[in-house]
Amino acid sequence: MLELKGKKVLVVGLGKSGLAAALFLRRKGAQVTVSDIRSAESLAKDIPALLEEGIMVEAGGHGLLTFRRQDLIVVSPGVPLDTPELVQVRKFGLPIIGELELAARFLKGKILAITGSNGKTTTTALAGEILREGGLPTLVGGNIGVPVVSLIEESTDETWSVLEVSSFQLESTEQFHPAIAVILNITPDHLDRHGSFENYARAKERIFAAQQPNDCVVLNADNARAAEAAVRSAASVHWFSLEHRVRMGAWIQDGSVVYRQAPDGEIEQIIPLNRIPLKGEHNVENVLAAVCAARLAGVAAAPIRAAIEKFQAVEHRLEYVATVQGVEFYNDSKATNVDATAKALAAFSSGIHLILGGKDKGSDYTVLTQLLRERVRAVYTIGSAAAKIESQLRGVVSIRSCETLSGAVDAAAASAHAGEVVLLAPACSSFDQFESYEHRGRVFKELVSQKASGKIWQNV
Ligand code: UMA
Repeated sequence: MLELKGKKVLVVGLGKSGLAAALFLRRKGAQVTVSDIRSAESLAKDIPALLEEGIMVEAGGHGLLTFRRQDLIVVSPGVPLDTPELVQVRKFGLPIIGELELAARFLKGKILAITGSNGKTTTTALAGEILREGGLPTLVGGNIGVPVVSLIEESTDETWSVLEVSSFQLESTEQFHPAIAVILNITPDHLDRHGSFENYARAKERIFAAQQPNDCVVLNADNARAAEAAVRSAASVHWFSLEHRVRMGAWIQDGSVVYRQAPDGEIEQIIPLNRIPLKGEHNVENVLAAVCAARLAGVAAAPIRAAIEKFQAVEHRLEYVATVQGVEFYNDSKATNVDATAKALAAFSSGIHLILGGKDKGSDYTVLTQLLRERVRAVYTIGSAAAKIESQLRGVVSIRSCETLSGAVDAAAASAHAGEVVLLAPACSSFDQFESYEHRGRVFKELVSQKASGKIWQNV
């Protein structure tokens, strides 16, 4: 285990992960400093608690000297590993690990880790519910919004930690070792950070880098890049597929999710498709992955089915908000890349008014062309990506330039007819106009609820 007592440790980034990591390290007896590029004013709410614990804070930028004085550096997921100060100190051999790796060194029990470009939050939440229903002591955390470090204290040797892990977190792992690792899909995302699709895919594959033959990896047989990862895995490979039967894993047969643990094993019926309460085919994929992982963790078919039947859509993932004058509003603010938007569009057959835009991540929006032609009546653009989206999609679909989310909700609500859908599935990150995708989703829901209560109709 990592010895921290008396060690000088720098935590880079004071968001959720950095705050949890700094407090954990301090409790372990380290001399902790936190460095953040944000100003002292914008960090003000956290600084007093840190100072009280004896944690030093460097605000308003990263100082190379601060970095060089350390024995260990812990980076928050959102801090790129090619940040100049990190590049410099790496040359001196200073160990640099991420918050996930730090947590993994101390977390007790077993890990079920889930990654993928899309669906990981829903699958993580669902897998957590299933394991709980199956009677296993379960903790849920990671990219879903709960730093893994904050699970350590509660974990015991019997615990299953169900963790949503992102490419940002996986990039800096060394010993992170899930007993069960799931890759839901790998499609282009975060190309601005990883530089290329292949670098991004290789970061995802780090989920199984430390696995052994008695561990399990669950892969999507229908997603070419996720399936290809099998050749580099040392673990036992299990599959899920919407399209065909698999050797070991979960698939659809006669309108039901079915599962078999071994190639010659019994085919178990888990749940009929019409008992799955989530919208969209992509959510059936998430269910297949969760079923596979839960069976491998030892949960029987009956509690799996019971947990799925009770499961509600996670906030901001194709979340039904309200029906206003016959128009349905859906919040898919978590659709922060083009593939997630495509999946959201596929969940509705036609009549979609789509709000697109935010901060571009180097994406190719023309990928949406066919779905836009088939299903979308108009696109309403917002944020700094608007000009790029408009130039790539000109002539494909009617486009209204709205700049703000409030303008887009107004314009879409005014154009949509009863029976149609207004969908926020922006294909971009939120950071140009919002604090996070959650913030963007909450603002959308607030705008919709104002419409539902009639306030905005009176204003326009
Ligand atoms: N910062 C620096 N230097 C830099 C860059 C950032 O100091 O060079 C500072 C920022 O000023 C800010 C802090 O770092 O104060 C933010 O750190 P962070 O971006 O790591 O954010 P956290 O609040 O710690 O949240 C992170 C994850 N964020 C990202 O990966 C960007 C959260 O995932 C996660 O829920 C949380 O840890 C708990 O594990 C969010 C996310 O957007 C949901 N994830 C991406 C996605 O899902 O696509 C990967």
